[in-house]
Amino acid sequence: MLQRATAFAPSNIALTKYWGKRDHTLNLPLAPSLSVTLSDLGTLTVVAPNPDLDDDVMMVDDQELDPAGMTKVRRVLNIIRQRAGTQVKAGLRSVNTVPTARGLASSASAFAALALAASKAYGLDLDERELSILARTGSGSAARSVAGGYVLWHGGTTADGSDSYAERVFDAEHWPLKILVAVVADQKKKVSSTLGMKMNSAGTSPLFDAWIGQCQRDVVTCQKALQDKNMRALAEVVEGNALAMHATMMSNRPPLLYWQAPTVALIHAVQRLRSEGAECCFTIDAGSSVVVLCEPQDARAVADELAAVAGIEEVLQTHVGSGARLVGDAV
Ligand code: 2P0
Repeated sequence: MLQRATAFAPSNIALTKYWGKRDHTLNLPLAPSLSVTLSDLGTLTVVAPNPDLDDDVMMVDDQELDPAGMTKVRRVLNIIRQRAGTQVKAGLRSVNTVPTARGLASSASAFAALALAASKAYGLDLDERELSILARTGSGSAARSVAGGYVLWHGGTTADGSDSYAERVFDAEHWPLKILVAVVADQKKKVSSTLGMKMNSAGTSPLFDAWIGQCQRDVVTCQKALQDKNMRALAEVVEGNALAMHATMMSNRPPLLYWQAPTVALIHAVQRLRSEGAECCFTIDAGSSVVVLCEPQDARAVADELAAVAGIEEVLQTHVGSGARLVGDAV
């Protein structure tokens, strides 16, 4: 049965990163990664199958989605239609609650919301593993936005990606950390993660193979730090992993340098705060903004310190949350 369906999916922040693919079409990673799901920052998407449409059409924040984005959306929709045994196209509408260009990727939440809403709209009843695999074919990091809490994305070994999916390893209540996003004002158009990974995976960084090996070890160390709720251990692996990813990017030829001066100032600020007793650590994605994980009792003081760093536009505050879910129509 075809029906209109709406889903919300949260964004996620990698604690150990996905940066390198073994398959660029299926978004199969060279290593596993671990992430934390954000509570309220994400994407709300409505999918309405419509036999009168000649083609799929999608509005994102009231603008028609660009052709490159539409290609990825169709890839996900076509898998669903094939399984549902229909050719009917759909009208889609999406609203991001992640402020755009604020250092949080919207593709993770966007494709997780699409996978859930579209599978429901076309009458499929998929479990979390199937949804994660479906979301991954739109954008790799979206595999991790289906589940809530602390999430492990298995790299997998099969060529078809059937064993490359994400699942929750600890729920949000296990360690209810606060998450602060220090947004760095950045005028430069950045290289997209998809393109950056392609450039980096092509083998011109002398560090790339070592980086992938480190990721395999860091996932294990990170999961233990999460299990023990040990911020010192978490800081060592999370900060080390992010810095190793950026070292790999920077040592590519041509180099990928995402940092701005305030990025470095934020790194020093977080390390100083921790040396003074604050329970916090940072990570940085393919951009200049810095994300800080923090024990609740330290969040206010840490946020104030981050906001005082020169060149910071704002500090967003959120916490660990639950995964993608169906909601009543709202957009
Ligand atoms: C991550 N990033 O693990 C890493 C850290 C960026 C840096 O996942 O090509 O937008 O769509 O699979 O998912 C961003 O990569 O790339 C990303 P595609 P995606 O969060």
